[in-house]
Amino acid sequence: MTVPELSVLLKRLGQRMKFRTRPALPRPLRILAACLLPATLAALLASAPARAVQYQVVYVPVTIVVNGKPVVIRRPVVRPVPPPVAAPTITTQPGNASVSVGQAATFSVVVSGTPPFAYQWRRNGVDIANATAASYTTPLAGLADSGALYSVVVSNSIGDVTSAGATLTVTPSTVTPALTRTVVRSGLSSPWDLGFLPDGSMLFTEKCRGLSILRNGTITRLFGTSGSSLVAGDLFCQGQSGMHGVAVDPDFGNGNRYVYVYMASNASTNPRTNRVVRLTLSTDLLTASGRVDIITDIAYKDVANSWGGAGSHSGGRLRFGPEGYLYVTTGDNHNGTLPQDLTRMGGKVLRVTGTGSAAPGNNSPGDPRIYTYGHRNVQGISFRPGSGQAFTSEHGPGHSDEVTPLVAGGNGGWDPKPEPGVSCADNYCGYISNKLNGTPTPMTDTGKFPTAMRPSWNNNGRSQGTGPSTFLNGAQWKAWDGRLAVGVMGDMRLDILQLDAAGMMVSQSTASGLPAQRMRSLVQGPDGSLYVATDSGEIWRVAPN
Ligand SMILES: [Ca+2]
Repeated sequence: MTVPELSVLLKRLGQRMKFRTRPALPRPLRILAACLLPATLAALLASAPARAVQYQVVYVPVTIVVNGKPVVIRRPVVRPVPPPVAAPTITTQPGNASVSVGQAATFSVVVSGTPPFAYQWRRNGVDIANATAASYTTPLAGLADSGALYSVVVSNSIGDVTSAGATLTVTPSTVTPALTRTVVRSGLSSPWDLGFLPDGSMLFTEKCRGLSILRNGTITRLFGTSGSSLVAGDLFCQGQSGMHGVAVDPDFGNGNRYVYVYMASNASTNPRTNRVVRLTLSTDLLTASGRVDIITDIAYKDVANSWGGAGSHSGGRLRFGPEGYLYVTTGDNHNGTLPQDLTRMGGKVLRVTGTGSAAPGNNSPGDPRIYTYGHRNVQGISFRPGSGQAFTSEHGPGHSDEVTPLVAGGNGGWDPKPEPGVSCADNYCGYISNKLNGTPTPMTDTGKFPTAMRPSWNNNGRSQGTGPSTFLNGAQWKAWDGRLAVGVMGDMRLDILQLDAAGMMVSQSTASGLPAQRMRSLVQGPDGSLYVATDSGEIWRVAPN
């Protein structure tokens, strides 16, 4: 009821008062009762501007004395109607959005109910920090953001409601990024791998020296030969082997301070082995301690044979997958039976916990640490943004470098032992033929292993020293977002592979603007740039722009 309506009602109330008492009141008392209308009435009527305010009349029992006897009358009282209160209701749901790589999307919601409202946007059900308005604009989108579901929880003092989900679709960019190369460090001794701590400090290994950290422009030697904060007396350097991969524990920033390296060790002999060693870094990041050898039995080529020197084909890349387990790549040691031998740790990709135990889900047909087998010498492993699937890169034997999407328990199809009736020096046919018909030993023998994992790419059947690889991830990579960067060491180039949904190659291009160098390690840094370690002793930052 509005103020004018209230005026009319109150006149009627004054009349009805005559009939509301029993016995009927004498006239002076009628006047008295009329005066019992609330004193605030005048104030209410005077508050004409408050037209949005609704009023109601309620009757309050009041006892008055008539002729010495109490009489109850019902006194009308005018009160403002309390405003309606209601939990939020979504009247316009956030809509799906489609953008290209490098663009942002905005989602918004419209609600009714009693304000004020609080908003909390979510991505795939997880709260987004500082996304607390009726609209939310995403960061610049990359392909890995495609399919993300955005929703918002709207609440007020009464309750809350969650919106429907809106899907973000990200389409590829067509713009090839230009590259700006900066030499971060030079003069290193065969840098083999790189890793980054949560604060941005860079770890790197040098094959014959060990593990160091580059922080605020200063290099500190953490673990390895003499001069390191923790000396590894068992580390040795021979042929292709020495200190290889480095990986930072996903929980380093949560306080465990673990890093892992892959190294040739003479702690056990006859044969010596490659090991995965866990270290704990000090809080000032200047020293390593607490060495624990979490894998001690990775095959090492202890003795030269007809096909190469000791230390050949040692594998050695370490990477944590997005699910938090450590992948370890190993090599075939120029040993014919090793890749398909499910009890020996060479020619494999292992997948383990931070203590070296088998990770769940390996689906191994043999040693439970084995994730895949039948590999030659995996030097690159990376995880596809979005799916998280592991892809390896391998150097072929005079033919067929390979990039392979891995499946748990899969066979890479490399089996360089001689087939019946075939003879190969040292029983290794990797560089010739293991078959009576004389065809080259295939990198993926689908005749012998029909279910072998198929490679995405075989470098057009060539062998050019394919080594490290890493997926490029993020809007800054434009058309290369989600593509696999592969270092082809022999041909000294960086290839960019576009893969289809199944992981098979769609197109191959070569990055331009980089000097011809043997790229030994490729890692995308926390700044989104690609970091490259080269056999010439340099570490580069390669920024897209
Ligand atoms: Ca293969």
